[in-house]
Amino acid sequence: MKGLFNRFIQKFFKNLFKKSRHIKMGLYGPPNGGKTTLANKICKDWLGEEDVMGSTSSIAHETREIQIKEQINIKSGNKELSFNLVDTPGIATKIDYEDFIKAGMKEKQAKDRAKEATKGVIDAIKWLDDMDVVIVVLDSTKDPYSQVNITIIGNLQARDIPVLLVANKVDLKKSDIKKIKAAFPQYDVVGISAKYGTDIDKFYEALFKIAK
Ligand SMILES: Nc1nc2c(ncn2[C@@H]2O[C@H](COP(=O)(O)OP(=O)(O)OP(=O)(O)O)[C@@H](O)[C@H]2O)c(=O)[nH]1
Ligand SMILES: [Mg+2]
Repeated sequence: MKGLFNRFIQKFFKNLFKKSRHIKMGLYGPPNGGKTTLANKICKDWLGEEDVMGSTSSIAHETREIQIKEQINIKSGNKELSFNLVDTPGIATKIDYEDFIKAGMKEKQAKDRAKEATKGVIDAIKWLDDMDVVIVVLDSTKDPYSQVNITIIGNLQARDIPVLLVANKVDLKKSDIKKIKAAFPQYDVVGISAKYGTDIDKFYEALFKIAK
């Protein structure tokens, strides 16, 4: 009961001061969904800066540290939204350095990557409570009913954090937005290609809707 009361007080003050500071917008999801690609796209569109958020790779766990880009202002008509964008390491339940060796890395590099990736997962989860809005980026060619997706989204729901689901990689043949909508019917889902910019305007419109 005391815990519940404390949470209420915390939330109350968090909301009270929300207006006077920047909202923290977090990009979350499993590795390789396209979080950093989308973060780079947002920075390019609104700051005019190329590839500032970080490097991307077809090998999972490219992002292993939290990255923040402060003060992004996006506009649509007479609406304006300011936020700090937070790119996070992909969350996984199993990180095996042998997968990185199979992808062509040397043993030392693969072991270091696995260690850093594990730390990255812990950091990403730690930061979750700090987010005002979360964009969950999923690869729409993959099965959405994974343990990672269900855990992230369940956590966000329990914490009452506004969520926008991005079904990324719609340029690929296997992409299935409907499947993501069916898996998480309580949330808005927007299908995009972060890499090619497909339907990125729909994404910005959806952001305005959830980040009010
Ligand atoms: N075809 C296609 N590929 C994409 C798209 N978005 C990202 N990718 C590719 O998917 C791979 C992973 O992209 P990242 O942006 O590194 O993914 P991430 O979610 O940041 O991954 P981690 O940092 O490992 O958590 C890269 O090879 C990207 O080029 C897309 O819209 N379409
Ligand atoms: Mg990344």
